[in-house]
Amino acid sequence: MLAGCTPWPPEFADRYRERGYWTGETLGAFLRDRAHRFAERTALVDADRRWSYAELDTRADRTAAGLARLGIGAGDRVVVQLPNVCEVVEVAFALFRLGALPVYALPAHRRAEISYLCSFTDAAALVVADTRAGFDYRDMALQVRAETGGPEHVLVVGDTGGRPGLTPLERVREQGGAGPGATADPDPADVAFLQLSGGTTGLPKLIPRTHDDYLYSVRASAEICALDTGTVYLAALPAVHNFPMSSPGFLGVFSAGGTVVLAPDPGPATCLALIEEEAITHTALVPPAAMLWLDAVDGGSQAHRDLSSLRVLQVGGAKFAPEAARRVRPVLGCALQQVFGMAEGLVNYTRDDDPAETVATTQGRPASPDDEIRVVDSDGTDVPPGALGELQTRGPYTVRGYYRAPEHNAEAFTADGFYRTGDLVRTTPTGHLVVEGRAKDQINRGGEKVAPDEVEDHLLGHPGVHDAAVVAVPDPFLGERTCAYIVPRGAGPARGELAGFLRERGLAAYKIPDRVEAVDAFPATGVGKVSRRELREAVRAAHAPDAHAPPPAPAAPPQP
Ligand code: OOB
Repeated sequence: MLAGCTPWPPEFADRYRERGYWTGETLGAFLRDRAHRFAERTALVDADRRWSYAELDTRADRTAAGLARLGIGAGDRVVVQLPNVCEVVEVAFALFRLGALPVYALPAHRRAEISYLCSFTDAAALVVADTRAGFDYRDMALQVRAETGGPEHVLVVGDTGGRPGLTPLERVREQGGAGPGATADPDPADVAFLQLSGGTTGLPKLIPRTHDDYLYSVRASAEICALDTGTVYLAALPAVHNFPMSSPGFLGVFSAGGTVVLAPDPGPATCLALIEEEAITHTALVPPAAMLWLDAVDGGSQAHRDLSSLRVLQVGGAKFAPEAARRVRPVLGCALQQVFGMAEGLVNYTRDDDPAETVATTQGRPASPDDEIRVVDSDGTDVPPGALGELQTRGPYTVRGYYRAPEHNAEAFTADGFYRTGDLVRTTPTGHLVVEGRAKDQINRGGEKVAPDEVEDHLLGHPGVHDAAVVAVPDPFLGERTCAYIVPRGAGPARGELAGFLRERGLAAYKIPDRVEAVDAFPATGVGKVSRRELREAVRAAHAPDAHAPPPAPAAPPQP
């Protein structure tokens, strides 16, 4: 297994194989098999292209061969930061075939996150788009390389704009020639890619997912969602996130021979038009985006849309309020499925035969019969059935450790291998989970996860900030927004200035505090040197959000 990763103990691996969960198929072989079975069916659609399964397969081969010519091979890490274009899928499968590992970055990430990912993983290459929504990824990539001294190759999907040091992906593919080219034969039990965690302490952690475990979660999810060759799935969220990738996501659709349509953004104007044009049957959203869709259709600007093809709207990534959940069928005319998942593994779904109230009020139940669930108190003791506690889990597709993070792993996983999710849940008698809150230090901004530590570290870099504590404040639209309490040095910076400062440091926009409040001092938090965590709790208690909080802006829906 890739160095820096924690394998499942052999007795668990044996059990998962015996029960048929881990089948020994690699992601590269998975696509090859689908290309044989569904050759001329449409696999992938974006704004400009429609690729059949056969075409996607051939492109993945050529790109793999071209990447091999650049010297990229088994075990190499490649940071992939692409929007929802067909190449995001092509590049991933090319890398899988080489046994090289995609490290998935979100399109919203900026220089700070990308530099970190490239250096932390010693990436051999970085793959970016040219420009999107007014942002130039090429310039960012070159800055990353200047700052970190790597990665060796920067590949651009689209136009390099003539900048030296950038390689167009198209040329890599052309140089891969026409043959099946260079493909390795990776071990299906080994790591296929690294997925980003939302993060709690400091910098984001990387989650190593194996071919075996990931394909099992994909198959199980596709089965629960009853996908088939008639499925037309709209990837509205960024395709590199675990939800639209595997729950059941585009991989689940490929496993069933359906069609994936990539949306450039999750907004109702874009997506509801695509539902009509492409006869979409399934899609997945975070709660704020779902709320915008409901309002747009319910007497809003998209009321005229014909959504009759839509069968299932999945909502997950953050808690979906029951009142909004109950509007889905009457307004959109389709079924709701709640999805409570995590990039570390465990995914829960409400099922199509669950009573309507179960679908509206729970976050589903585990995908696998071998997902082990524990709900514990702060001492780690099981709480009585139905009581609130922290969710711990282990199973055939939940990782046993983060990549290169032994110290963090000792905290995030129990001695017997359960992942401490940090989510506060209760179980219902039917085994469904209800997410009631969170024990972890993370802010869930409408599905986008923010680690307070990471933002505080950046804030402390400002000369006018003596100390900082970033906390969540409740918000009717996003569920939570971020508020930075700062103890200023002198007059202290205004929010606008701080926001500019953080952007300048290359921090993703969704991590920039929505509010900044200056205080004279932080409340005392017990004795001695205070931990950031204690400080945040004290700040939260002393400055509970009040009626003066600004009303939420009708922002663009966030993308996890
Ligand atoms: C998904 O994955 P991540 O890794 O971005 O975030 C996981 C965390 C969970 O631990 C939980 O705190 C929160 O996001 N969460 C939910 C939720 N779904 C995720 N909280 C309440 N209700 C829900 N339905 O967010 C993710 C991965 C795969 C599928 C769906 C979501």
